[in-house]
Amino acid sequence: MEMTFRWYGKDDPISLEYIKQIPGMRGIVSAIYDIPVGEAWPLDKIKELKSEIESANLELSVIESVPVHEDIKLGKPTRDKYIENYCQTLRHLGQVGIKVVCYNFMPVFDWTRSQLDFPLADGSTALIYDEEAIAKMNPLKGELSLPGWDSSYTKEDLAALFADYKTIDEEKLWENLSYFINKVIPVAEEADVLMAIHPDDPPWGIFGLPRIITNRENLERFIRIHPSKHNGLTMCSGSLGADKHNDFPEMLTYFGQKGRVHFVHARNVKLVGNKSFQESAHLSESGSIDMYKVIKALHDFGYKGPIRPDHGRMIWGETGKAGYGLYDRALGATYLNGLYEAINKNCIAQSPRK
Ligand code: DNO
Repeated sequence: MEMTFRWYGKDDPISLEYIKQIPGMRGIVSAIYDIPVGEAWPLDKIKELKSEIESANLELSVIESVPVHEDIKLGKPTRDKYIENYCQTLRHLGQVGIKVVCYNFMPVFDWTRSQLDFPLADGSTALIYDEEAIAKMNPLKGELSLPGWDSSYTKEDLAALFADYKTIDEEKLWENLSYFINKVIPVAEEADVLMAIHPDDPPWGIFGLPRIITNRENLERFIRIHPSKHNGLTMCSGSLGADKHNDFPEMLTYFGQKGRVHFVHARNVKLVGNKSFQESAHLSESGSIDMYKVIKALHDFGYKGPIRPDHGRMIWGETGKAGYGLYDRALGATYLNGLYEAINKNCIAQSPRK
């Protein structure tokens, strides 16, 4: 596996030089952030990003994300124009040698939490999702401030979007996703870019909007939309693992053996109720996910692709982008690399000599 780190570009308070100092760090996960959703990314901007990262002796391993315009998810007539722009971005990314693109198909909201600075017992803070708190929020009243979400929507835009989604149930969303996949994957194949859909986070419908990339059965349905290996998955332990019915290491093995896992997000979450969870340190004992089993699964199916420590807590007084500080994610990276080294050496020691 190739250890990578998410970097938000020039505005990220964490420099590439610092990221490079994390032991075993090889690659960067980034994106172009100043192009409106739906427009094609110009080739020179991608080249600029790539060379900036390479001059810090890191590789641009993954683009996360190339966002999907809402009209595509809604299946509006304008979707063809946006899909063509998406394909153009993929061609450009392929041209400069980008291997993996992560994206998601969640209506309106990306990852969602009820609080970004919940104090944990050890004095650190973490992101949490509390079912009751979310149930009380009304996005249409402007009560939301969510990370990772395009807050440039006005209240009116949002009301219009919600109205559009009234006719979109899960089946309709599947139809619109299939339409998108069937147009985009042939281009991804030609450009040799592996597409890796991110699971919905959390993996259930929120605010009355449907979500479908949520569990094993649906991931299976997803990969069947298009038989190409270019139609693959980002396996995110924190997203899928938030549902107690998902056995994440088992799912990882299953889809990994099928050659459909192209990117891994490693994050631990502590389940604290039916649909409530707290993000925790990466260590197995800190949360509900057995990180040893996760890395063992990757090792055993021979995963060679990128992995990144996902959200960290805020520790040691660090301030910054919630979930995306330096310290706890750096601890996560070294822990994951440590697990891998131990598993790998143990396996070599035990293999029969010829
Ligand atoms: C959260 C991330 C997500 C992810 C997108 C992928 O921290 O894992 O925001 O980037 O959902 O499109």
